[in-house]
Amino acid sequence: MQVKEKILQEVKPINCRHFIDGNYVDSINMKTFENINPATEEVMGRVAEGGKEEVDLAVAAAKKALKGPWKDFTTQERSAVLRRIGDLILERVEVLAALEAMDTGKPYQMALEVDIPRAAYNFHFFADYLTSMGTEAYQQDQTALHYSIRRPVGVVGMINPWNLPMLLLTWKLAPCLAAGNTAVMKPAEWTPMTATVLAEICKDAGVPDGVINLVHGFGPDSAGAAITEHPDVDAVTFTGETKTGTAIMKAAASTLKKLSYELGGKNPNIIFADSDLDEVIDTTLKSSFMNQGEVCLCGSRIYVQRPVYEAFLQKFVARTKDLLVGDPFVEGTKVGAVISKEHYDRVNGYIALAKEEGGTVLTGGDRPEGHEKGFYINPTIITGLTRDSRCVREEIFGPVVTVLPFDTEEEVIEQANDTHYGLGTTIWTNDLRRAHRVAHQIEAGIIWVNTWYLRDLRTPFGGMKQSGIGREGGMHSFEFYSELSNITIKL
Ligand code: NAD
Ligand code: 6OD
Repeated sequence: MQVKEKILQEVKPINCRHFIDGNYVDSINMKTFENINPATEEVMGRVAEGGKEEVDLAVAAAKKALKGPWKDFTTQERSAVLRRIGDLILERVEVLAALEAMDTGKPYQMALEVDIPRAAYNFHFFADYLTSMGTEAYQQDQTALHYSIRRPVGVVGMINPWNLPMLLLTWKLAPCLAAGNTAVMKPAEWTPMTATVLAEICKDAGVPDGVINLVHGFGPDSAGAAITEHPDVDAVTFTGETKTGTAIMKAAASTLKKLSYELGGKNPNIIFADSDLDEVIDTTLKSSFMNQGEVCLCGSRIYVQRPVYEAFLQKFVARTKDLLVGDPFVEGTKVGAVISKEHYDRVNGYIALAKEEGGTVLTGGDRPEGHEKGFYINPTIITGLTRDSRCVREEIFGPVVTVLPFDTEEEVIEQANDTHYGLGTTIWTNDLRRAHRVAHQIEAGIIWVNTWYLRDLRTPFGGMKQSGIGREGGMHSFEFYSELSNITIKL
């Protein structure tokens, strides 16, 4: 086993402080909490614990900055700042990837190849997008000319999850800055490190003081709640669990904030008998177990058409057993540790429940050998459950999939849609008409045919039903991060 020693010698975990009005600061009461490495269970550092007071300071700074030099940045200047942020992220890609792997437990290689480059691309994409934007205009005969202008929404609160911390934070921050807003960000309490470094990167790239602010802390009754309740926060963009979305909506109601939600999912992966099984399995390994299954888009409900059900299972189980599970910094690791002890217990609770519900664990359901420490769970494949079992219906958000056979197209569409979630779906078929026909009937915001997690940042991204509100990506991000005013000139 080859360990990436060099990177571990060069990059040490950091203590995390808030970033308010251009400076790193402690909490007013100096309170901190532990930052635990999920792969070792060791305390690697301390994090400033923010609350209402720190959020008040951050929001005041963000509100002041709306009227500062930032508002006079030309489109080209804003675009250049975004581009520089992306460049600086890439210059520090190895450091950021190492910190992300230490915080989350994900394989370092994944952070290096996916999370951090995509974070940089979020800025590069919106830097370009910004410069090509036009406006709506309508000529009403000889009577009037109508045109619309876009303005920033104001102070945007950003509440983030722990699974793809930097990728998802920058997916919000880049369009937020592109549209001229200011931001108060709260990373998840489990994953504070890359956001802390990002604050410095933004400053180095020329973002004026107060435009971006970062407050660490917890959600309920803490920093998260303070953002959602603050009267001077104009909009909140939230990515996380559906039930947290409900709490935030209630809190934000009294000040009627604009909300954007990317929430949970229980995504079907539908495999028709006419598909190319080897291709299906290569991608299904990723859609099931990438990032320890802690991706909102993971296809955790796998439906396989009966003629290929046994063949699929045989190959899928064999390939899953070959995945290297363990230390995120070992060469070739494909599955790291899940985020926390609490989450480890929760995922294992679902595996135990599956057995009680009559399921058969074909592989996984245990820890990898030789790992006494760390929140590791072997990739787990479960069969024999009915569509009503909780493991088939509830989001587990770990390296656990259920596999069910189906016979007809109608039956699988009905089962796929039988959920209050509606985030993503993958359909595998080589029948062109069927691909379109099924895709049109699936209730999800993101539908992939013969692929998974293939992204183009211009496309609308988000969920329907209880998986989200609104869409982000390209113009859809600008719809959220800007306000339109229509101007009518009587001719
Ligand atoms: P979570 O909802 O527990 O926490 C997300 C964030 O919300 C954290 O920063 C947390 O501190 C904060 N928070 C919690 N309660 C709050 C409250 N009452 N008020 C304000 N803030 C509060 O989610 P998580 O466990 O970090 O992430 C996993 C979940 O996120 C899964 O359900 C997953 O599907 C979902 N997710 C969805 C997407 C998507 O794009 N749809 C992307 C990533 C994750
Ligand atoms: O790729 C993206 O833009 C995105 N928002 C991914 C979300 C993944 C959820 O875990």
